[in-house]
Amino acid sequence: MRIDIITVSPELIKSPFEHSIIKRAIDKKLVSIHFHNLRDYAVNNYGKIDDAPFGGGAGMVLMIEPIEKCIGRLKAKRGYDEVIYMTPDATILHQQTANELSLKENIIILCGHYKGIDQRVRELYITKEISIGDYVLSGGELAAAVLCDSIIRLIPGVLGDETSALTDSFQDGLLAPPVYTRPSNYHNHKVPDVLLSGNFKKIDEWRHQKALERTQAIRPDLLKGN
Ligand code: 6GU
Repeated sequence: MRIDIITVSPELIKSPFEHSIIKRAIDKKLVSIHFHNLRDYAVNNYGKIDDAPFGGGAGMVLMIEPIEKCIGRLKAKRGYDEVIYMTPDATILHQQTANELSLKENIIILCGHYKGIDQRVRELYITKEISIGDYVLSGGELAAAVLCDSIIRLIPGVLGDETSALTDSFQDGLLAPPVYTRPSNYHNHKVPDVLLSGNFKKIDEWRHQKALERTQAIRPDLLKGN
């Protein structure tokens, strides 16, 4: 998979890709990430990429021309399955979206900034708009990093234990059950006996029960569809 990220702050978004699971996925060539600084596509020699909104109002709006040039250069080299715009005024990222995107070959992610981008970019070039929640971030970069992490960990071969993504919270529509490790008794705080029993049928039943209880207590909205 190849992900091209268009941003006005490449430095802000690079570091999440330099560690842990995501870094290993890149090292193993299961995914490649390419950063594009929108300023390299500025409309003048002063690096102009934004302007005041027509009709007045606060903040600056990213102009269509630099974005069009950048996307155009990428599309001239290869086909893209999706051109995604990160913005709070969009539908919210869910596991199902991450699952679907993890199957794509090439995607572009455009990070929003300032007061937004010229609406014509959204109409002409964007195929999918994603928010990561009902709160406002200063820009789309952190949201794009979240989206990429959620996608990349699902690519086959990225996680060592092939089953571990399947037991994540949300993959079965439930929150994950509690987990414990050694010691089995820590200052008299004990691990539930069933987990030490070696009876895997009982353990599975216990985990499912705990997942249900946790979901009911913390996120009852997740159970509504079931
Ligand atoms: Cl994708 N961008 C910004 N700027 N804020 C957000 C967001 C995205 N998702 C939630 N808040």
